[in-house]
Amino acid sequence: MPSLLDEKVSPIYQEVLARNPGETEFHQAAREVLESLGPVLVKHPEFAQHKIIERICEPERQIIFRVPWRDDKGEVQINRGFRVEFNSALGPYKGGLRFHPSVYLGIIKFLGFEQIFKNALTGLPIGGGKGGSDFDPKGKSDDEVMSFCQSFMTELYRHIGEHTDVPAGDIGVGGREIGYMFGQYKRITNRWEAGVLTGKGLDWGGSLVRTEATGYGAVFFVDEMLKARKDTFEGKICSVSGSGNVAIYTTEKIHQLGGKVVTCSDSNGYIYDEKGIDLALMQQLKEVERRRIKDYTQYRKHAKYIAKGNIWEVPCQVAMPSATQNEINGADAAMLVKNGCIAVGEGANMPTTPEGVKVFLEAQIAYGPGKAANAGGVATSALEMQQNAERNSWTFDHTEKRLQEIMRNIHELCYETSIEYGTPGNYVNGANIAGFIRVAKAMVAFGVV
Ligand code: NDP
Ligand code: 2IT
Repeated sequence: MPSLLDEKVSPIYQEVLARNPGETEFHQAAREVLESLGPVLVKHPEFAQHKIIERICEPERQIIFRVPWRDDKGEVQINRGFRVEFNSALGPYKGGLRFHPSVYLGIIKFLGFEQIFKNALTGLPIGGGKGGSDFDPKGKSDDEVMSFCQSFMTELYRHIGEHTDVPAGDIGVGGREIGYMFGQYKRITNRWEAGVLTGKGLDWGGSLVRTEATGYGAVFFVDEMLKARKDTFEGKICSVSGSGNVAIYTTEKIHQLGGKVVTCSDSNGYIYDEKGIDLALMQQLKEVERRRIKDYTQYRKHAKYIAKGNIWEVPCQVAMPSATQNEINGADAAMLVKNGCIAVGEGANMPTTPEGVKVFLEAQIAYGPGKAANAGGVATSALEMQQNAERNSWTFDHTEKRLQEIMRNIHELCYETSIEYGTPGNYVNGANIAGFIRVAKAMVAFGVV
């Protein structure tokens, strides 16, 4: 790929490659941000003088640990746990935990790196971090998941705290896992410290709207992009990938705004339902019964299940990738554009490859990158922390209004920044630059630390 890296930034990227061998997802995430930063160094020479980019690319702390646990047969299992505390310039490290067999340091670092800028865009006092494990929750009993979570927290507890580092959910980590981890943290520390984890249950310190927040927020962001083009969701055919937390609430909010979602998926295949996804059925299958999405067609006979198919073949006007990284490649992006897609909002983190991003930007469709579009989840986590700090809980309506306001502000900030830096409507540049500047200014203020 031809280099889009500025001559000042290019050596920094080479150094990232050399210092972090084999961490391909981290390289990809770092490169995407660095490609936006050349013009920032021209306007802000102090950032180069203080080596802010070099420092931001190096995590403040990386923790890797053994997680031994016993399965239902009594056999000992061993997984690897991670917490990368990337940047605490703006607040305690904040970011989710991912439990998935593909997890290794490169995945956690890409997620932690993205999280720094995403969290900065929210305008709330949260730094960036991420953690997780190569543990696979699929097919495990509740007892096994509990056993794993307790062991994971038995090491993690010493590194976290409401003013230090505040984990939450991500792929494979939802309310059940947060419950087991909160229980173990409380037991070990003898502290009922609500603010140490977010995504908690509503009866024990959780926030209304946190479950819905990432999906709702992503749809609010796309709605803002559409409004900027004098358009709305009304009547739009939409394609959503995944069938987890983000996909479910993305689908719900699109339906509330008058759009029609016709797809959902898991790692085995996708569903095409031309009448619109039946959300209640999807929630029953996924949230309650933890089944595979293939079973959807048992209850909606007209719907089609395409095993191992490519979901992006389905023509749509709005695409919202909500499963995992690199799920849209260059060819998929070209197919989406050719089939009439006018807006993409990334519920997932880094779901589009660099080739795909290039296609969307060149086609000048409304493209909302993950660190802006999916910031509603972590923003509502920060609202959960606010409620915990004041020992209070807000209503659904109040919290959803705050979320919508935050997403509107993020959209405006990215849009204005894209204009200021000479690439109007390029939300990739807008998000990278605006997020970076907030963190960089704090780091300059703090001196060499
Ligand atoms: P869930 O675990 O609830 O759901 C994940 C979904 O994505 C499942 O349908 C899963 O299918 C699919 N998926 C996961 N990994 C893969 C893979 N390697 N290939 C194909 N499909 C895959 O996770 P979330 O909904 O919470 O997360 C989805 C995305 O959103 C992630 O990128 C996450 O980082 C991002 N995100 C999440 C936030 C949150 O608050 N939860 C906040 C911001 C971003 P299967 O069951 O087959 O694995
Ligand atoms: O990627 C993300 O922003 C998340 N998984 C949510 C993080 C959080 O702390 O709520």
